[in-house]
Amino acid sequence: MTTPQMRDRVGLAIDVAREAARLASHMRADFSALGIETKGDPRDVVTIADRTVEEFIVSRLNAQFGDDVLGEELGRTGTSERLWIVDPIDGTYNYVHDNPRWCVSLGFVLAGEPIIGVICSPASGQLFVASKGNGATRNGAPIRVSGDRFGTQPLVEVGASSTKPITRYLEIVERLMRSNIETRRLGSGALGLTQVATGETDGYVEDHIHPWDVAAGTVIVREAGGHVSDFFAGGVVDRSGPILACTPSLRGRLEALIGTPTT
Ligand code: LIP
Repeated sequence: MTTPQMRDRVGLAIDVAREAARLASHMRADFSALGIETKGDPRDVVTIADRTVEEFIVSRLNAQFGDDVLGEELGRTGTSERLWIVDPIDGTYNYVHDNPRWCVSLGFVLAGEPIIGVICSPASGQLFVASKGNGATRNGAPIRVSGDRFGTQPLVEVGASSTKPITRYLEIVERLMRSNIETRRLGSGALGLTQVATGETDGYVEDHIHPWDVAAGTVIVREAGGHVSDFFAGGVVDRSGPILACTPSLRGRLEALIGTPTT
């Protein structure tokens, strides 16, 4: 893909992410119209807004370049190697509670490799943008992982999927805390990855997460100098599994504690 082609897609993703975030915020204002449903587990919620926002995103991304889209709610539009992987509202459980920790996440994968990531968090007014070889920014300013500043006081977010037994999540939290690693769980994997990229945390781990949660954040963390496990190994883009993202100096310690993620 040429630089202009990648640059044009970054510009499109920024516009679409911003407009999608505005649409989701507008729909949240009428709680009674959200039509909240659960997808099996009571902690796995979906709303009319998720679907409406994804339909908007797909229409815009399809129209401009003819790329295909894989989304959390509507699935995959085609088999092109030029594929957007999107979460219209990541952190839906927070969103329905009017908790500000949710975002729109748009990742672009070319022949199985994530090369563009755009994440828009309207409540915090933060827009994260990254493309392969061009660094990562927050609201236009460069961002970097924490380095080894917190070697003795690491802070790691641990995500938990409703599709896995809670015991695995608790086991990971216990192992980290017994190793003097402080943990958090904030409910949006995409935003969890942006905080690794900005250095606000030193790592994000989750035992079972979906491609639309991590496609954009993977590019943002890597372009901010961080390590991300090979979630899209072999170019497989529609598979869920474990992820480990961190400042490089913490990688060995985390892998020793929770294993090396393999998808
Ligand atoms: C969320 C993920 C997060 C996970 C949550 C939830 P959703 O995605 O981003 O990593 O821990 O349980 O699945 O469902 O809000 O789009």
